[in-house]
Amino acid sequence: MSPLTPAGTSPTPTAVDVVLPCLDEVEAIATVLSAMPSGYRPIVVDNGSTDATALVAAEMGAEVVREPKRGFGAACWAGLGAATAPVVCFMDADASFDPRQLPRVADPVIAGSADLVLGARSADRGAWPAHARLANRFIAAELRRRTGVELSDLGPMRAARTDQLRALGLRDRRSGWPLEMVLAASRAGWRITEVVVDYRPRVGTSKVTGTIRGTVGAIGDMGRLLMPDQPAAHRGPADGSSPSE
Ligand SMILES: Nc1nc2c(ncn2[C@@H]2O[C@H](COP(=O)(O)OP(=O)(O)O)[C@@H](O)[C@H]2O)c(=O)[nH]1
Ligand SMILES: [Mg+2]
Repeated sequence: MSPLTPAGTSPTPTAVDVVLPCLDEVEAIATVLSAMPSGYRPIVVDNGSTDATALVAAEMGAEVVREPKRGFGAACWAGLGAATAPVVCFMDADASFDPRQLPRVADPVIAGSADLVLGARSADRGAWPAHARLANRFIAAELRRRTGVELSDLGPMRAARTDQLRALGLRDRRSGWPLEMVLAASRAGWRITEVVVDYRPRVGTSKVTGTIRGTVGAIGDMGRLLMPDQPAAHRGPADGSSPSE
């Protein structure tokens, strides 16, 4: 695949969109947006927040997309729909990642040397509940076995080409989205790599791994994707009607 910018030149200012799925992230969103590197355009997807996340984001000049249907995947899908740059990144909006490290995942995609880059989390003490770390290790091993790619983490900070990612037609609208993306990309023959990114304790309240409901939901969503008959479940048009949250 040809690079998105000629060799030796830096990316154009609008080369990268950054989708930030948000469910009540008012405590973190200002910190996240203020650390966005130049040339990276934030798309805040407000997933039915009852706090002032959307207001703060709009005041800071971010594009705000509203997706009332709950679910991590629903929010990411809506953000992908709003992306206009050739490369799109995804990142939790809870200040657990440093936006200044976005070029680590985006650069190989911009350069045309990878199709999907995952940020493998190098976690600070306390950033990850023990059960989440364990579950993630299991999923990463399963991914290595299925895809043959040496992945150590199903990192939610990631980058891909916008048009290519849309064409994958991902169906999951809940917690299975990050896993479905890697499995589908692998089936499509994408070059998948990972780079190390820092992972700090989040600001505000966790919606997934820090809650029993979120953890059980994530295990269910990912477990379904790893079922032996999963490829069949992916046939047919993506109608976006998967259940929410
Ligand atoms: N679980 C969940 N997260 C959502 C939803 N919509 C947006 N998000 C955002 O998705 C990101 C990941 O959720 P988070 O609570 O950080 O999960 P954790 O990293 O496992 O603790 C955060 O930025 C959330 O605000 C949703 O409907 N469910
Ligand atoms: Mg998080």
